[in-house]
Amino acid sequence: MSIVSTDINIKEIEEKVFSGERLSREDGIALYNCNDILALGRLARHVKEKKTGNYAYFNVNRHINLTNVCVSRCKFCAFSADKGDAHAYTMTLDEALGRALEAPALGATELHIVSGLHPDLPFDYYLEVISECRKALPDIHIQAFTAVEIDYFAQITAFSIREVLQKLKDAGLGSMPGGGAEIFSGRVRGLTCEKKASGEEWLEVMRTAHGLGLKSNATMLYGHVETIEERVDHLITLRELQDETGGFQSFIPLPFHPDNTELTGISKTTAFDEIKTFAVARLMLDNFDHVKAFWIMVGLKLAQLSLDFGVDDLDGTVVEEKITKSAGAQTGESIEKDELINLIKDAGRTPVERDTLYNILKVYED
Ligand code: V47
Repeated sequence: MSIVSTDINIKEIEEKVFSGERLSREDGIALYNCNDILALGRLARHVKEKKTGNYAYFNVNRHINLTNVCVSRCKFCAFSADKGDAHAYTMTLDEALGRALEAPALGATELHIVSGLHPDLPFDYYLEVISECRKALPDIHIQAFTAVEIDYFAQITAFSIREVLQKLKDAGLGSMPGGGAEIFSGRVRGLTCEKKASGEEWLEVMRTAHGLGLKSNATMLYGHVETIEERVDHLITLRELQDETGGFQSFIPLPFHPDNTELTGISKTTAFDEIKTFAVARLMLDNFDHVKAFWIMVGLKLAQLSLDFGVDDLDGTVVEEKITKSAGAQTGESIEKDELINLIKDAGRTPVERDTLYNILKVYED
């Protein structure tokens, strides 16, 4: 394999990547400090293609945010509200079910349900949402509740994390989304989200979920007060847990959107940072099968470009999204399947419609 970069550190990293050697913390930091974006892309593409060939996955899903009322009030979040705020809302069971019932007509195979940490809603409400959705839509996959929500459910009940997860699984939970991971560093969590589950607690919930056979995703919210070192440490921590459990399906980097948040004076992430983060994640997370671009957060154009920088999955059709919208994103909230297929084809990749667990539903060959 030819050496593609003139940067001395990157040359060494290239040799490791092409021989399948695991990258170190120092390598991760060097990759972030490298501005030879095409070299990073070529390396990340190599790893992506070894794992998933020319395929670029997408799924058809419907997001539902049950409530924005949240006791955590993370400083980076523009979505959450206090109880009694004019814009606070909480869906009744019927309202949640009504949203879910729209899914089949949209061709959705997945419900993606995440919410605020409501001070009064009992755990039974969440169990009922899941069991009613399961009853009404027996074929749909329910991906719901971040590790932070699961940790909170254990706090508001007398149940252990394992019991909470088992009850949700028995009610119909199929897998878990990757939200709430933010940056694991205690320093960063202290500055941005001190009231919710710590990094260790997030990881413990995922360890338990994976042990119960629930797959999950993982995220990293970046571009706020964290350092490059803290990003790389976050990736390595995920890689270590994945070595242990194998339960993570995909990694989704989430660039911080600052509008309407309490983290003022922070510039928006740049295209370079977002593309680099996709590539670095693909290179560091050698034991993750998939790196996903959430187009709502990075925009459709960058999501398309990311397919050449390590990404193999575009999420998703979505329909209704409040978290990024509240923080000022200008992207739409939904996209037609045909548009996703065209974006993927135009990037020279083969579109593959998948279900939540990455079973292939349809390959769109020319
Ligand atoms: O947990 C909150 C992040 C997450 C902001 O697992 C923000 O497949 C940017 O986790 N700017 C929710 N990000 C979204 C999420 C997700 C999305 C798509 C797919 C999957 C998956 C997971 O959004 C939160 C938090 O980390 N977030 N506020 C903000 N201002």
